[in-house]
Amino acid sequence: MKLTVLAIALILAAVPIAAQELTEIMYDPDGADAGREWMEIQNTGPVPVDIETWYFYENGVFHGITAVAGPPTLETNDVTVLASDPAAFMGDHPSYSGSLARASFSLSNTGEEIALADSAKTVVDSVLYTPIAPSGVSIVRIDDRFEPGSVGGTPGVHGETVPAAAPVPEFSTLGALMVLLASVVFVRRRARAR
Ligand SMILES: [Ca+2]
Repeated sequence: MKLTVLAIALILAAVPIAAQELTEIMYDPDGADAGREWMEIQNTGPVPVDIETWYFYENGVFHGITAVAGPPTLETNDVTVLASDPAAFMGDHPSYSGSLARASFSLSNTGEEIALADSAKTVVDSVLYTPIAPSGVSIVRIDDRFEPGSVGGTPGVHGETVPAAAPVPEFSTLGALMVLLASVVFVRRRARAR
């Protein structure tokens, strides 16, 4: 019995897990939204994924995905853009030359839950986004959360990191500033005393 469990565990561990992540969402493009919303998807798993076998899930419906530009297979770390109207997307991003795919969707401007599902319609990445970005600004995945992105977004380019914290002045810089401030105060007081 124990050996059987061990054997199953070993087999499961040996099967690479296919995974895709939503990495950027433009739910509220500047101006009219119809057909101009898009999402960015990255294959974060160790094996290639044929996106045409996967689904975009919204509002209780699994929508099929069709490759429009570039191969339907995403290798590890490859990124594609999923648009409801690829021609409208290209109108907004004429210099885009990456992978592009199509699925039916209409993203809420007030937030909703959306997901990616594999060929067995098992949800592999679900995002409950909230309207944290103003109109025209995308939201991007940073680690395991979403943050406001940039105006127009960065379709096809992923790798945003945690915004760098403001640099803390080194003691020598801070010390020099305090000495300068103290001497200004001292000089002004002396000037008043005269
Ligand atoms: Ca991006």
